[in-house]
Amino acid sequence: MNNILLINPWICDFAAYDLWMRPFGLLRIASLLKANRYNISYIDFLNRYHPKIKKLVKNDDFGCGKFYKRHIQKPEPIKDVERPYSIYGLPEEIALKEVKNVPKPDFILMTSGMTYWYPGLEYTARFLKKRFPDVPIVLGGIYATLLPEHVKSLEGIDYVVTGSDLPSVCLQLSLILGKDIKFPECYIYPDYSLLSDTSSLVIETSKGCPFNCSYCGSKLFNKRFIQRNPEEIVDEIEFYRENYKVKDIAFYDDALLVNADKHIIPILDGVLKKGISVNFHTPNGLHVRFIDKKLAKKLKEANFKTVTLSFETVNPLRQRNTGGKVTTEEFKTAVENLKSVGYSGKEIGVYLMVGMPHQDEKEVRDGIEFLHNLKVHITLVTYSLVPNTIDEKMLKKEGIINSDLDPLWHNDTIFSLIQDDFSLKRIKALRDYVSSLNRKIV
Ligand code: B12
Ligand code: SF4
Repeated sequence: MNNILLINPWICDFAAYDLWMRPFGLLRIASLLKANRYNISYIDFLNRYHPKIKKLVKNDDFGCGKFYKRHIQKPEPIKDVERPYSIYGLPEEIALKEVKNVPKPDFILMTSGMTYWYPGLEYTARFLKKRFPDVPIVLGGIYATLLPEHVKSLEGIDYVVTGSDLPSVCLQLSLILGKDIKFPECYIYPDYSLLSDTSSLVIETSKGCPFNCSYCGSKLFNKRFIQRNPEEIVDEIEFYRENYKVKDIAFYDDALLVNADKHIIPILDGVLKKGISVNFHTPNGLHVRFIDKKLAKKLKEANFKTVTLSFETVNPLRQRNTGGKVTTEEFKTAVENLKSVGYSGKEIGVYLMVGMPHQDEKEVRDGIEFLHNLKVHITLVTYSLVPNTIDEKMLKKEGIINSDLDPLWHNDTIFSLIQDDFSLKRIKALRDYVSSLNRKIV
């Protein structure tokens, strides 16, 4: 019982873009299983760097880009949505060749992402079962953790593992595989040697977040906020630079800048001292409260190329009621600090949410005006519902959603349709408006 096949599955969605999307958790499990002498094979159904499709998919300057896709029929619960729906990732014939090339596994371990991507899991599981009908498929990751009961409704998944904490995941896996998995003392790096391209990678310097925003699932993955030792992180970055020639590193942290003096500043000092030259990116929004002059300067020196700030809304009441992670004053100060160390408006990306519960279009437009006046680059983020959050409970209580809402409706592209104020057409108009404003930002 030693052959394990690891799977990063196809995605089904209205839109998908590779913004440093790496199967981080699965690749850590790969390292752990290798250390326990399992034979690992890996198929990345989302691989944009597969030699057969590499030329068809373009990369931006920092290793992000579109996936290969083909249109498919919409699943029943969202069949009336007027937008094309696609499956993203390797074309089937290429995936089939990959599957034929791997040794017969004893177990298949598949990861999962957004809750509304479950059709992609079913597609992938069915596809794998055609070749390996008797091999059990184990599912873990984000969807599996948020909706373990829903997994039972999927065809082809035999076991589910929940949680984000590696030792607990390991314990559950040991029971399923019927063999003890030993857990090393040191931090386990993801096994990036399994990827076709390692020029852009991701890193996680902490787990969890000290805040508890009403729309966010962070606490459902990690109850406590834990930061790793800065020296270890510098070593990890150095390891990736030396072994994988990485050029771009994106942080997956929920709260990268908290305790800056004891965490991100020593990390960046270490990187600078060792002369490690990489570009850093923060696709997950940063907490502006912590961006004082000193930190802004450090981010600039250490080569943070994409600095993305979480603002979400300009409405002070909503800022407070959703968790109080930012105020408008703090936001202004952070932007001033970033500009004072040389960041241009174009380099400062800001997330502004559309379609939050009870939000109207005016609030979004006010936010757009405010941000545009500060001369920063606006990214509209459509609201996605995360199950078991404060928001979900409130929306259920108010009768805006039913308890049997299909997870397909968690999708940020369409969740706003559940509320009256935001049709797809109005959101498109807001996006076009923001694009026209962003073009003026230098
Ligand atoms: C990084 C991140 C992003 C990045 C990269 C996205 C990506 N798709 O990879 C960016 C910034 C682009 C992003 C965007 C969005 N995100 Co996001 N994101 C995250 C974040 C912080 C980490 C996700 C991640 O990959 N973690 C790595 C995980 C898998 O590793 P891990 O937990 O350590 O893994 C352990 C276990 O899961 C397990 N495991 C994992 N796989 C497997 C497999 C097996 C077999 C086993 C046994 C175990 C196992 O073992 C590991 C042991 O350590 C999470 C929040 C969080 N803290 O998790 C939100 C999160 C997933 N995102 C979320 C949302 C809402 C979004 C957006 C919709 C936001 C928006 N409105 O635009 C977009 C969607 C974009 C898209 N289409 O992908 C929600 C989920 C919503 C949902 N309904 O599912 C989350 C949960 C945050 C939240 N708000 O609560 N996101
Ligand atoms: S600050 Fe960010 S990561 Fe933390 S709870 Fe709020 S939204 Fe989630």
